[in-house]
Amino acid sequence: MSAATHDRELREIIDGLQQPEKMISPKYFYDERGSQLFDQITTLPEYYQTVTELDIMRENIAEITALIGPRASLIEYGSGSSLKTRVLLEHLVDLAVYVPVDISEDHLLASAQQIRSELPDLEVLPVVADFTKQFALPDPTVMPLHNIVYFPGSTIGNFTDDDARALLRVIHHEAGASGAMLIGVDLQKDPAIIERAYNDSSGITAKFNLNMLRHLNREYGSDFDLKSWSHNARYNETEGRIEMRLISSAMQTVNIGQEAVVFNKGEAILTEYSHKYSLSGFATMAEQAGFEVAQVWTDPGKLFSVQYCIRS
Ligand code: AVJ
Repeated sequence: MSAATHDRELREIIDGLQQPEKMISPKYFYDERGSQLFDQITTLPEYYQTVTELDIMRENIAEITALIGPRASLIEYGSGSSLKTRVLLEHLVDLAVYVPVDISEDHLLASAQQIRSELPDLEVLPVVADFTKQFALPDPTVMPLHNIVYFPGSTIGNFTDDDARALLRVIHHEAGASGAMLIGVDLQKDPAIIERAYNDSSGITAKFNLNMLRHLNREYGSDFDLKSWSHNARYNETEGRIEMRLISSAMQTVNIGQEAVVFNKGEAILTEYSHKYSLSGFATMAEQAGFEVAQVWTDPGKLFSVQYCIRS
């Protein structure tokens, strides 16, 4: 990471800790250990999302590939190491190029190499970028007929409604005039099911949440004492979202950069929102960003959805 990026991020972390409701962006979960812990989360029995989304993809792959059509450019928001990406890449007809986009270069390049070795005939052009902002698409050898932005995993849920709309507008722009979006969207359901997915019995999600502090200590020189923090995740029904926090078990001072941040006993740091949508709620948000939901696939339990959105 460049020194300028490091300084900007340190500033961003301190700013978040100086808000009336202290917060740190969920992007700081994902150091190497954090990515491994997230991979473990996706295999937990309580975490229904990953397996359900994969089932939906497998179940409907013929319809999905028919809608996308031949000679598309598949632009994935995220590093593309997942099984559901494999399902798409293996079934799409005459794919022109695969463009995974991720901010973490090491992870992105490693998974691009992996895909190249599995599918040697496919052109893979990874782009290191923050996909919440506009970025330049690479020039493929084969001219694609249209761009399909693939945004799996309900990562959209990490964003507040305003930010999610802004991100969908960026996707709308990247997809271009003849483009479309294929997106994984987690659905509203019995809050008990949702809360269990973020309070798993093996405590992996707690480790994942706490690892953020370890990451900050190592990368940004803070001195969080991991023993005096605990994991909290609850579903806010009014907002339709999981809110994940770290709770301070004592009054304490944490040093970071040139600043000292004081926490009261019981005070929280907000680390993540994970929004859950109704089908109509997501359709309205997509419309406000210029998309029309053309097709929705769900599982029998209506836990999760995969949605194909075109320009309206
Ligand atoms: C990767 C953002 C989709 O919100 O469910 C999993 C991250 N956090 N367990 C989610 C996460 C806690 C995950 N997303």
